[in-house]
Parts: sequence; C-alpha cells; structure tokens
Amino acid sequence: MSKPRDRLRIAVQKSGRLSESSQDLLQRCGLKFRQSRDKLFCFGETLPIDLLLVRDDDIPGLIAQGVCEMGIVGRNVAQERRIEAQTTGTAGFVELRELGFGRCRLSIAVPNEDTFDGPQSLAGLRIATSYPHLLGDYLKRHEVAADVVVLNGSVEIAPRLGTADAICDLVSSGATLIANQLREVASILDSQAVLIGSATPLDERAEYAELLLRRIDGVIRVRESKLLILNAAQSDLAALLPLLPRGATPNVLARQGGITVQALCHEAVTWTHLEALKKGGASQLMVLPVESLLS
Ligand code: PRT
Ligand code: ZN
Repeated sequence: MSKPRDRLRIAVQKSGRLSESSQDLLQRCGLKFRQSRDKLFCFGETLPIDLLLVRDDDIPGLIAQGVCEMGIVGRNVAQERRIEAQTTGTAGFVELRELGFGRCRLSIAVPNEDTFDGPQSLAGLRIATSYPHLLGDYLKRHEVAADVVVLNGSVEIAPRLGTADAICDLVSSGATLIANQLREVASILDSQAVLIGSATPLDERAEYAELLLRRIDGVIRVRESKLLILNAAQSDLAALLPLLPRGATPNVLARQGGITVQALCHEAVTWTHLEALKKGGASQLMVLPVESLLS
C-alpha cells in the first residue's frame, strides 16, 4: 500500500486551451509552484498543495484513482466521463465550482445544404464525435437511432471526407464550422471550465482543500467586483441607495459637509448607473477595481 500523503494534489491541463487560465487562477489564490525538471509535477512553495500538469482527458481518472484530489477540466470532459462511468459504477469525482473560463458548447452540426427539422432528422445518419457518451445520451433521450463514429481529432472534416453525415463537436466562435461549410443545428451541452474533486472524503488534507475553495470563491467574486465611491449630502442618501447597481452593499461614512458612500458591487457598474446617481445628487463618482476579497 502506498504511503499516505500529507500534501494535496491538483491536476490541470499541461498545454491547451485551459492551461493558462487554470494556472492564473491558482496563482491568484496565492499558490506558487517550483517546476520540476520533467515539467509534470510542480511543488507548491506557499501551501502544501502540489500541481500535476497532464492531458485534460486524464484528470477525472487521476482523481478517481486517488493520484490527485482536485482538477480543472471542461465540463464536457467531466460529463463525458460521468456518463461513461455509469455502466461501471461511480465516476469517483464531483463538480465543485464553475470557473467562468473556457466557455464553449457541444453541438451537432450538419452540412450547410442539409435540412434539419429536429433530432429526428438525425435518424440513420453517421455522426462523428469525440464525445460518444454525451452524444449517445442525447440520441437516447430523443429516441433517435444513429451511428456514432468515434474520432479523436479533426471531427469537422469528417463530412467532407465522406466518413460521416454530421458531427457533434465543441464550438466557441463557430468559425471552424463555417470554414467547413457546416451549420450548427442543436446544442447538447453548455460547457466551461469546472473544478472537480474527489468523491471520497479527504483526511487531514480536507483543510487545505477548503482553504483553496474559499480562495477560489474569492477570486471568482472579485473578478466581477467593483468598488463604487461617491460623495453626497446626507439628505440625498435615501434617494440614492435604490439607484446603486443591484446587490451592491453600501457603507456610508460621515465626512465634513456630507457623506461618502462606498458600495461593493458584484454586478456591472454602467454609465447609466453613474448618470442616474449624479442626477440624484452624487458627486465625485469613482469606480475602482477590487484586488482581493475575503468575507
Ligand atoms: O492535449 P489535451 O488533451 O490536454 O487537450 P485537448 O486538445 O483535448 O483540449 P483543448 O486544449 O483543445 O481544449 C480544452 C478544453 O477547452 C475543452 O475540453 C473545452 O472544455 C474547452 N474549449 C473551449 C474548447 C473550445 N473552447 C474550442 N473552441 N475546446 C475546443 N475548441 C475547438 C472547437 O472544437 C474548434 O475545433 O476549437 C476549435 C475552434 O472553435 P471555434 O468555434 O471558435 O471555431
Ligand atoms: Zn484532451
């Protein structure tokens, strides 16, 4: 039996669309790593949390096997693995947080000239995909019998090569579909990067996992947060408060000749908000980015 570990491991994509944002997120959480020579394992210098740099598809399995406790993958990868695992038991991981980057959708696309009148139009077609379980689940839910052709890359050229009649692939801008004369006809999954974690309770290291989760929550909130500062007369306060962005938490400070309102805003502060507040009597309006947040 392997020796119990006293450090937590988190796996992120080594190189690809999620790599930079994943490492940036961990850095913003105050984690710093010393990269090893093989560049697959990075030792955490600030907390007992180490980093594994791997292929995204391997991350759910590494968590299920107990090689690491957390990981960042696209929801498409997590859901594909979850459906696949349904036949063998449990997936061994749970989704902990949505991370707000790597947004895309898993969609079905057909050649431009083909008609599509709903899922039934796919009956009897050969559909190329790297996501056979998600596609299979979609077809089953719509009671459509089609041929799933599994490809590990270049799915979008399958119809032109004659190896498939339609595809089911990830789409973000849609430019790849257009370039391949394909038309998106149904979206079967909305995806973004998610933090996944072990489904089995962690030992003493649960403390590190909780700490990391709290910091991640702070980083996610702070990303959209702004501090709105304004001066006003005390007599205008009641009229100004409803004009603040929704969900803002104002802090009213007395100053000579009036008040200063500092409002933490988790939603966009627009020019319309500022103009309405100015009209309501506010002056010296200022919107500042928030660096860190701990509440
Ligand atoms: O080597 P490794 O296995 O780790 O990487 P990978 O090649 O499997 O994954 P990678 O880096 O391509 O994508 C990682 C994750 O990024 C995916 O699992 C998704 O969760 C997410 N993501 C976000 C995307 C896209 N956007 C995306 N646009 N993954 C792939 N694409 C493809 C799309 O299919 C198309 O071929 O990028 C191309 C450009 O898309 P358009 O629509 O903008 O033209
Ligand atoms: Zn991959």
